Order: sequence, then structure tokens, then C-alpha cells
Amino acid sequence: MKRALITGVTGQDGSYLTELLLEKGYEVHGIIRRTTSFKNEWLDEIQDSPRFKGLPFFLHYGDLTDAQGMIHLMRKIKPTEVYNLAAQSHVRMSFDIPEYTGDVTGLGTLRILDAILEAGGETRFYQASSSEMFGQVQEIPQRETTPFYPRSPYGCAKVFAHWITINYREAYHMHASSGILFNHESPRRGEAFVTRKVTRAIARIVSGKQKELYLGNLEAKRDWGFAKDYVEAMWLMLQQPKGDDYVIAMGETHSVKEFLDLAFGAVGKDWQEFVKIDPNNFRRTEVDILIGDPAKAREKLGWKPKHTFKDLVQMMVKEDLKREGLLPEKYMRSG
Ligand code: NAP
Ligand code: F7E
Repeated sequence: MKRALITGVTGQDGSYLTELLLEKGYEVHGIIRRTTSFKNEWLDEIQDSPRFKGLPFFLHYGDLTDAQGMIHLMRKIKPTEVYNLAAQSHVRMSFDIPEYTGDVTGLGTLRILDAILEAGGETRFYQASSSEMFGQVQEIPQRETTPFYPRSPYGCAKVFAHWITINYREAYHMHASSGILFNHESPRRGEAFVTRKVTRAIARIVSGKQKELYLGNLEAKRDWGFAKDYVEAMWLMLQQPKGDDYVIAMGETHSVKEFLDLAFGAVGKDWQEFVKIDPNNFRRTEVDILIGDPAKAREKLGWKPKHTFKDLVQMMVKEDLKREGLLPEKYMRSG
């Protein structure tokens, strides 16, 4: 039986990846922090679901800042595959806590790689690299060969993690891969990211609990896809004969304004009546536009997304209405 260890198991991607690997017959181990909220909505959903009842899913305490702890876990679990999804992943916050972001998001990756080596080095490794590494883009669209120009402490930390993964692949012949994933969202997206902030606010506006929504730069453009489609690509990378790097993206870009149009439009509302601008939501240095070219992943992994951008927006609005106790069919326009 294949045994996977997932760091960041409580996050958006960790939850979908756990489901995918359990469905594929893996024994799944996840690392949670001492400070992780005891009740995690997604993990509870997985553990309570009849689909996953009785399947081998285990949680262990650990932290990416604790090298000895990582070595101990690697020796104890002996995973066949490690998916390193843990990170301080909020770009704007990384300007407030740059050193911490560098420690967890950057050095944390090195600690996991070293722990794998300490435990024998046979484990396959996935690194959650990010389109934020392209930052001030040097080429449109961005591909695996596009030079990096990160624009935040988060982006810089991810560049370190990306290159140390490549270095360990070359220096120690590890089966190590990086997925350069562009923005991917879902109803499980953290509430501080713009898409979920918007869809959650819409549900609260519809239910009468909220009147205004404060945002930042509405001109920024992102290549947004659905997280469940993207975790499939992570797994595919570790099934290849050798480690490599792959861009995972939809290949289209949309502004925050376009997201607002579609999301508010889904409940027949005009976002301009609700959205206000708060300068605190701007970044010191912004990433203006991201658009990825997933050709390599399509050709080598056979990966392609199953959901469109429009599907994603509809799904997020619908789920947030349900969480607010509202009937989507009563409030959502069809199409
Ligand atoms: P997320 O929802 O923010 O989840 C981050 C996870 O990391 C959480 O489980 C969190 O645990 C854990 N974590 C944070 N600090 C940790 C530490 N010191 N030690 C151990 N665990 C720690 O992130 P996501 O959206 O699922 O993204 C997954 C990964 O992909 C991240 O590395 C992110 O940077 C990267 N990425 C994301 C996107 C995207 O669009 N979503 C795109 C490219 C790359 P707690 O629950 O305890 O906080
Ligand atoms: O911002 C603008 C903001 O925070 C998207 C992380 O998963 O994807 C994510 O990083 C855009 C930016 O995501 C608000 O300025 C406007 O231009 O949702 P976000 P992100 O920064 O792209 C990458 C690929 C990752 O790797 C990261 O881990 O939206 N924006 N107004 C706003 N953003 C936020 N958060 N809040 C606002 O009020």
C-alpha cells in the first residue's frame, strides 16, 4: 500500500489531496500544528463522510519550523510520497511577517528535504511552488522556463523552496517535483483570499448580515482554476519516472473586477453598490497580471482541468449561500 505524508493537510489543497489519495487506496498521514484549530471544518467533513469512513487517515503533530520533529516523523511514517503543502501562504501578510514567512515557506521546505534524506532518501517529494514566483512577469504567458521576479517576501521564499527542491533532485538524485501552480480556489478557500472573501460577503449581503465589502486592487489579473482539479496534477507528477517541474494553470486571465461581475451577477446584484476600497488591502509591490501556459503538464502528465472559471465562481457562490443557511435555487440566477 502506498503511504503519503501531507504537510498543510488542514488547508484547502491538503483537504482535496487527502480525499483524492484515500480514494486511490493510499494510507494518508497529515501533519497538524499544536496551534491548529481543534475543529477543522474540512478534516471533520472527511472524517465524518461515509465515503471515507474506516479508511486509513492519520494525523500527527508537527511544525515546519521544527527540523528534529520532521526527521522523527519521516522515520516513523516512512512515506512513499511526501506532499509539502504547508506554508504561510498569504501574500499581503508576508510583508507584515517576512522573516516568519521565509522560515516556514522557504526553510521549511529544506527541513523536509533533509528529513527525507535522513530517513533514506527513497521518498518521492512534491513541492507546492507558486505563480507568485513570476511576480513582475518577464514573459506572457508564463511557462517553466520563464525567469522569476518575485514581488513579495512570500514569492521570494517560494523561489528559495523551488530552487532547493531542484538542487536536492540534482545533488542527491531525489525524485523531487515542483508544481508551479497558479491561483486555485474552491468553497474551501481561506476567507482572507479575494475570491472567498467576495463569495462569503455575497452570502452575508443576501442574508442581510453585511452591507459593504472592503477590497483593494480591483485591476489585478489572475489565472484562476478549481483546487480539486489542481491536486490531481500534484499526484500525477509523483507518478512519473523522474521528478520535474510543471506549470499548472487554466491559460486564461481575469481581473478581480471580472470576478466581482460574475459572482455578484450570480445572485442578480451589482457589485458597485457594495464594494468599497480600503488602502490596507493593497500590497507594497503588486503582481499585476498572471497567466500560465500548462502545455507541458498537458503533454507529459495528460493533465487538463475539468471545471471552467465560470463553474468555479458559481460553485463558490452556491456553497457560501448554503453555509449561510440560504437556498441557492431561490437566490441564484441560472447560467
Ligand atoms: P492554505 O489553505 O493557506 O494552507 C496552508 C497550510 O499550511 C495549513 O494547513 C496550515 O496549517 C499549514 N501551515 C502553516 N504554517 C505551518 C507550519 N509552520 N508548520 C506546519 N504547517 C503549517 O494553503 P493552500 O491554498 O491549500 O495552498 C497549499 C500550498 O500551495 C501552500 O504552500 C501555498 O503557498 C501553495 N500555493 C497555493 C496556491 C493557491 O492558489 N491556493 C497557488 C500556488 C501555490 P494551520 O491549519 O495550522 O494553519
Ligand atoms: O489576491 C487582489 C490582490 O490574496 C489576488 C495565494 O494562494 O495565489 C494566492 O495569492 C489578487 C491580488 O491571492 C483584495 O491585490 C484585491 O492582486 O486572493 P489573493 P494571491 O495574492 O494571488 C498564489 C498563486 C499563491 O501562491 C498564494 O499562496 O486580488 N485583491 N482586493 C485582494 N486580495 C485580498 N486577499 N484581499 C482583498 O481585499
